[in-house]
Amino acid sequence: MAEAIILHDYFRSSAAWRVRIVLALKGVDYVHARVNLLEGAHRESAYRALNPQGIVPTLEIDGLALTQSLAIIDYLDARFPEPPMVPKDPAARARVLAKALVIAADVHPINNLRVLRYVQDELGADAPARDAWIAHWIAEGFAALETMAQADGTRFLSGDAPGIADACLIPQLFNARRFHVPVDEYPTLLAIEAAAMAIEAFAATHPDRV
Ligand SMILES: N[C@@H](CCC(=O)N[C@@H](CS)C(=O)NCC(=O)O)C(=O)O
Repeated sequence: MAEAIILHDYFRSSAAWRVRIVLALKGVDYVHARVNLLEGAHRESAYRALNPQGIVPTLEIDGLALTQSLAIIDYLDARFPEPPMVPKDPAARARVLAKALVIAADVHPINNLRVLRYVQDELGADAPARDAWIAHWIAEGFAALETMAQADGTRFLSGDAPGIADACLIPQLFNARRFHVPVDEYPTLLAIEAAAMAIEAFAATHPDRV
């Protein structure tokens, strides 16, 4: 019997939500292993044995412990090709990956829990300064993405069907609202979000439902 696929995640982790979306879009069954970030479970040695960075998500699959959400999505796309998360055409593929990376490489990493704790505890930022930091980097990334999405004019950020860039965008919009960052000035991103949230794979994996 095949080993169960195990997703180590935390309900509010946007990087983990990316993987939940892709697993759901591909109809892959899995079980959750909850890692409570607020209790520091991700820093315990048992978890670090799976993920040396001590962050979520980690996906146990095929005898592997995969880390980094985009690498996990890439593996899932190779292992379960339908529906594809990135276009085949090289130019479209580069464009979609660029949009995913605006979020995954340039916005999310500087706003995650350990960075915010460092900004507060080591650099002495108070709560308003921390919130200004969060809002600044989200706004910069969303403004660029809005321009890119308008130029592309596709229904989703990844093309005519949802894919890797949408799996990055939708959780980041959730993060923005959580930190009271205004999102009204990004109408194209909001239209994409509405289209995505009408799809069960996005709605059923929302932090409020897992
Ligand atoms: N680049 C990583 C980011 C993962 C990440 O930052 N995860 C956050 C939750 S969204 C985390 O585990 N944070 C724990 C911490 O910062 O202490 C990925 O895409 O998987």
